[in-house]
Amino acid sequence: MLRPQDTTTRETKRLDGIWSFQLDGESEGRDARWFGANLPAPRDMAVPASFNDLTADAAVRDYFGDIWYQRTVQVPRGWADQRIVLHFESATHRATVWVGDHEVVSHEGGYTPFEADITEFVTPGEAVRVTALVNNTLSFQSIPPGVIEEGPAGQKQIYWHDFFNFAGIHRSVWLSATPQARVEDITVVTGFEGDTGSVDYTVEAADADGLDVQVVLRDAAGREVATGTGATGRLKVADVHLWAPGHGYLYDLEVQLVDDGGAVLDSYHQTVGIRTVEVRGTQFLINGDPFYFKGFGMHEDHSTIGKAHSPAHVVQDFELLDWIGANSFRTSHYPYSEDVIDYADRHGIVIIDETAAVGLNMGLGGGIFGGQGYQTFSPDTINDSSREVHAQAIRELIARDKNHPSVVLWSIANEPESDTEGAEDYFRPLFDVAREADPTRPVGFVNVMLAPHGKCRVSQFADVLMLNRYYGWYVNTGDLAGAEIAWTNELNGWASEGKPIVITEYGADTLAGNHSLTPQPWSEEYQVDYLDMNHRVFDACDAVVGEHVWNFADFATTSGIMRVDGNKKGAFTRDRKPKGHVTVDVTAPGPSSPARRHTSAAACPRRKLAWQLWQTSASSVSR
Ligand code: GCB
Repeated sequence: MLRPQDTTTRETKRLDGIWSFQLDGESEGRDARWFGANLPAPRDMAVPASFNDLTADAAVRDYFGDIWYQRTVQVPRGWADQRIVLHFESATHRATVWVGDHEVVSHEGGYTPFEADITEFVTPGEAVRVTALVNNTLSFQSIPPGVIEEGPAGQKQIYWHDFFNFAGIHRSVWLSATPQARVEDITVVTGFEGDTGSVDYTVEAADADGLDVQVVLRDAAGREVATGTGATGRLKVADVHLWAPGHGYLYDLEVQLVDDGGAVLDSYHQTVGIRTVEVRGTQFLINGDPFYFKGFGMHEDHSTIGKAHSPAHVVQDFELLDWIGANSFRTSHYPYSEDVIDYADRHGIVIIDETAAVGLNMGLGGGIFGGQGYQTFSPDTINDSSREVHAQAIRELIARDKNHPSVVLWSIANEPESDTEGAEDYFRPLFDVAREADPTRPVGFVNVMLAPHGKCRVSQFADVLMLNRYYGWYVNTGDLAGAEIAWTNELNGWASEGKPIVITEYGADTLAGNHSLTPQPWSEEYQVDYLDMNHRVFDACDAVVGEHVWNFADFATTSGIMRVDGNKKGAFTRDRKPKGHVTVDVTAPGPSSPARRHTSAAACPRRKLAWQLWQTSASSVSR
């Protein structure tokens, strides 16, 4: 599936704005054919947005079940003879869509796109009603999973992931027009030898009998650098300009369908960053050079809009990544908006791309998320059907993001149970699914502290070891000396595996503005010392090739005794104010400024992301 695009042969119309909206707690709308007329009792709702925080109503915020969205759309009158497609970038966590009275598509999974050919149901120049039945209920057969429990006051949605179950239509909805003969999919794989780059391309076309595929590769200045014909081929690029971390150089591959007379019937543009990714021993190589990940696990999470995509917030978050000296992030814990991945391509930010498989771990329930007493993998809980949904989530993520140079590593799950036979059986085939879908990138999953070195039975399948560890926070709380010893011991065990290790999470909840003379948990001082301790541990271990602080910013979670207005492990507050300690190494990519010095780089030369308490340190920097 290709993203809608305006080209010489294609046109788009974005359907964002105010839609009609109605919760359907009794799930009566489908039988009552709510799609056949105006919703019976609608209120206004923004698209894109999570619906949860837009009303002053607890029943809306915590709602789970069926949710209806509806609007009318004027189909452009110039679209006669075109193939007209309705495209959702996402709907969380599943949706069924009608155009007029016709059901056109259903999709499972809250963070990947889906679309339907609606040509036969619309008339260019006329209006049509579009209705989406979104559902945000989590079950053992959804990714992420959850369960509905009966409580004294009725049903309650339980889930085992540590972020609020925001839902709705989170990204843009499009109408698009393409020619009947059309490019359906493009795959590029890049490489280089010396100064010569290569772009292997494969084009899938539909209704294109008798047409030729022609491709033109242009550099960033628009100069043609290579051409090819045929549905597959290799383009050679002389004096190649590589895509590299901190350097988001992109070529443009125009794919055309051309008839005998040379007329271009369809044209689609695919950005291409020429780079290689390789795991060699304990190194992670990009373009043959060792790469060290420094950055964050992030969230798509903002006040008011929840998990919705917003260009302004994306620009700000990337500015802050640059400001703090990060070169990478993980799309914890679900695929982010395609605009985010495009932005990373253009700005040379490296991505670990993750599926929404988070919370497949009943052992983590204890005290934090509730919902205890279940067995993670069993015929009645996460089972073969769940695995098929998970496999599809992996396939859809890779299909969507396979051409992005910024994406260098797939994470097929975050912190699943991984120390049992059930886990080993569940995950073995999923690694095969990922490798089959993309033989060019390494694959891993994020290991949880409950399955330490020697106990984990899933890391054997991974190319890269990704570890989330909270020594000094969830264990050895407040005891950083003890934490340092325990963490060092465990890490040495992992290092003996001979694979690269990325520390994908380490962090301490920190209430912005909370200070203590001696470092106490929840204070900004403790966050600094906690991070420094971690960095000493990483710097002593050659197999560590990356560190992602948890989290970039504070974020919303379900309420409970472990969270005060959300998770506070951010380097920034939820509204993106820096906590008191943050500064960066001047050697990091991005514009350097005297205000961005820190003093501990000499002690930790390999470490690029650094932390400093600027209010209290004599050598600290002015802001
Ligand atoms: C983790 C999870 C992450 C949580 C974090 C925490 O291990 O992967 O989703 O938010 O811990 O802060 O507890």
